[in-house]
Amino acid sequence: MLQHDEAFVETSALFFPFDLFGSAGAGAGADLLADAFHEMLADNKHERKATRARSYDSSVRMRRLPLETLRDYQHWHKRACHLVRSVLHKERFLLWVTGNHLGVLPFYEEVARLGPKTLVVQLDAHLDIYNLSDCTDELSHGNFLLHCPQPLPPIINCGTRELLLRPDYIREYYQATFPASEIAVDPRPALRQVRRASAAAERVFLDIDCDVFDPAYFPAVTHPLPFGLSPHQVLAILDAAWSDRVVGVAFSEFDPGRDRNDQSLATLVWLLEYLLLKRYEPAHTRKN
Ligand SMILES: [Mn+2]
Repeated sequence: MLQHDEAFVETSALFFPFDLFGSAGAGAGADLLADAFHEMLADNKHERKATRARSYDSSVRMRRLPLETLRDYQHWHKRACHLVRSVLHKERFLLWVTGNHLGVLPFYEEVARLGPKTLVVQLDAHLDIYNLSDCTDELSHGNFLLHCPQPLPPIINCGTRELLLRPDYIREYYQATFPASEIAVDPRPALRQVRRASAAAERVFLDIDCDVFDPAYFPAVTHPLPFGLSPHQVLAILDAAWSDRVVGVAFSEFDPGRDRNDQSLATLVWLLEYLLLKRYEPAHTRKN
């Protein structure tokens, strides 16, 4: 094991455009983000003036994991688990950018292996434990947590718009949930609990499903749900969760075919760079 100050210095940004069994089109989102991320890193390299990007640009390695052949799809799950595990094993900070939310299942499975002191702060409009009559029992992007080997890691959801599932059922899978409607009235209980749980955890992972945003701010999702979080509320939650114990962030459900003037793309690229700065810039020089 590396010492803490040596660990998680490098970032592996992995782009895995998986979008079977729901939100077809979100795979193109992972590809587009890979292009934009690559361009951002290339621009940093070409810039001659010292910019804030110098804090992270030599520490970030990106890799695209194409899904092109039948064989790629046959082994998608095993391959993704292997990749996530190898990044965590090497104690690198993990950016896992995938298509639909099901593409985050390997991330949960590998995080679950780290034990109960590892926390997941999930930003998602849905609680992906759907078992209702019109839902498939087969693995899908709406029920993948049911297929994750139990016990799940402790999960705190912020931003759900769930109106059907009963609280006792939800409690079997989630440590806590803070619906967007509660956050709208008073965000303080959610921020307090996220801050407290993150401070007590050994490691923290963030799982950002883009449908957590209100569609007014982020139109590019396959299943937009109204009354979502604003980008400002998302920033406040990320801030509450943040510390140097955050060692991985997943992004999913960006469907660029539904974007408006690249509004959603710009939101994600900004957020990716913001998180890298948060991770790498010395705190005393940071202005946001
Ligand atoms: Mn969702």
